[in-house]
Amino acid sequence: STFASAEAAEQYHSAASLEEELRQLAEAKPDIAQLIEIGRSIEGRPILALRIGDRRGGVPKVLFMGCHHAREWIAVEVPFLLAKELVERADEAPIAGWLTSGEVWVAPLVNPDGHEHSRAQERLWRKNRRRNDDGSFGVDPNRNYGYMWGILDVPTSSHVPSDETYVGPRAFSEPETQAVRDLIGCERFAGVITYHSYSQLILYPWGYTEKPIPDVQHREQMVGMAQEMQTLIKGVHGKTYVPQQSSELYPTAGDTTDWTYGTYGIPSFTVELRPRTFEEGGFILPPDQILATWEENRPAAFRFVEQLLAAPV
Ligand code: PAY
Ligand code: ZN
Repeated sequence: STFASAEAAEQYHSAASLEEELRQLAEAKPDIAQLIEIGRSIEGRPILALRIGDRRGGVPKVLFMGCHHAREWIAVEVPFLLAKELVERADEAPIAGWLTSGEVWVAPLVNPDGHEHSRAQERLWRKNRRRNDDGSFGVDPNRNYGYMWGILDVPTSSHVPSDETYVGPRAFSEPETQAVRDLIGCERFAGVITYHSYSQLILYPWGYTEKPIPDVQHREQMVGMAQEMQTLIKGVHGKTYVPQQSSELYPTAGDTTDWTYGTYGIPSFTVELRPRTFEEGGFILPPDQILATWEENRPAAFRFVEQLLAAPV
């Protein structure tokens, strides 16, 4: 019931409780949902994706990811609640139609080690839990992807291991980014959304340069989709999520969406969830806002699925 899911949404997940709930979803509807281990973290935790579709079509596919960054707890919950709703309402229109035309893949917790460290030890931990050569910990998974990897050396994309945005020793040095690389290499996604927090932004490539992507059609498509997401999000609880090119926030090389777009031409977005500012709590979003954050992102996520999985007429 609505009440039950509202209750459930009032708590943030641990890696273990997330795994348990994803497993329950897959077990409840094995015909449309399968839990897949796409890789293992440095500390050996499974990196999980729920594949949702009735397997009659198989393609196209879209991918939603969450929590590359340990402290961005809400970025687990939004893709999890998306997966939950798609599975629980798989027989209802319009979801049933989408799941026949294609597949939705959801990987809510890409960085389980970092997330557990944030829950248990250091709330504001960002990176994974790699032990670096200088004794410091952590590579930034959102700087470790292999498109234009490492070309910048700035505070927001650093080659210093102890820095918050350490790019790692080489592209895809980390098992967490390898898992995503291998999944995307196999499955040919038509669209990717990766959830982060905070700032209420809808970011599209590039991050590595202020130049716009050269393909004008692709650029117009992504800008148009981002603007539509903004409108849909605002329509729910009145919150403004601003569309912009990633590099307008700050320069980043080796982020997820530069790689998915740059390598495969996949329309790709980084959605920065609530809140808007540091003063509103920054990474510490009260759990009583989990449900509202999902509610406002639902129509944009659904529109993305509908648009990219629409059966050719
Ligand atoms: O892909 O260029 C991108 C997004 C940039 C994000 C990043 O630094 O990876 C933006 C930050 C994030 O979600 O990690 C924003 C937050 C507020 C931060 O830590 O600066
Ligand atoms: Zn982030």
